[in-house]
Amino acid sequence: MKIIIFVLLSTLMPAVVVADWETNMPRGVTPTSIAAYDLHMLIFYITVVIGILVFGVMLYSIIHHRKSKGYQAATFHESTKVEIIWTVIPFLILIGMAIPATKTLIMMEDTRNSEITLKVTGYQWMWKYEYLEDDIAFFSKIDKDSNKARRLNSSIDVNKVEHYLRNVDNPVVLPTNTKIRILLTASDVLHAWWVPELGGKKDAIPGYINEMWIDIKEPGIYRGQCAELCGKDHAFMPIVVKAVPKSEYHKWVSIQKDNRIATKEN
Ligand SMILES: [Cu+2]
Repeated sequence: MKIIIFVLLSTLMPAVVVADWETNMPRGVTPTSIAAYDLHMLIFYITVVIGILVFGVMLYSIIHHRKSKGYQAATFHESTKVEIIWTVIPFLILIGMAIPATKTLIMMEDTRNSEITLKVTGYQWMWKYEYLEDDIAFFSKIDKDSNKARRLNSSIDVNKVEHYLRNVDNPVVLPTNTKIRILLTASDVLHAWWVPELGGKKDAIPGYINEMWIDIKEPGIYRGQCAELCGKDHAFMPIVVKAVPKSEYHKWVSIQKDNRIATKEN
């Protein structure tokens, strides 16, 4: 049956749509995103088992013990035994779920022993990144092509714009295999910094500093966006993280520092 539905759907939809048909959250490339994904799957499977058991018993009873077959309904009421069972079993299930969930949350909040601190500030409608140890700071805005195409009556086909609305002028460059502490705040209204593959989604709140950490295990480009409705251009402040090996990152840092000295001298 499932196969028939899939074949039917795939003939109706263009091939691209089927290829992009991702129903689950990404597993991501950081210890926190992987832990969140694994926890999510564990809880999902527990609920699947509970669902199958509960609906299985229900369906079996409805079909095999129906009135038309001559079955009489049970007459017990206020059974202490049954009440204890249906209290204790869910209680144990919840405790069993709470233990791995608490462990994961504690791990996600532990920003100790980080090597780099990146301060992220949300603005209407862009991000500012500050590398606190290296004294590097810059703004990151939506890229020119997306910005032009998004205008009303721009007559530009957005399907032809590469990474439409998901590209920026200055990506955040970060090293792989490094524990990075991220401090989040905002200068005007609430924003939220969210890159799904790096895990976590934290609010950037004016006058308040939120904390999270990442440790990117695979080099690559990771895209995200503001995840807190922050005004008319909320949809137009994407995030791009470029994760590179440590040696390449140090080169990038020294180039930024040289540029800074050069601009100061001029
Ligand atoms: Cu925002």
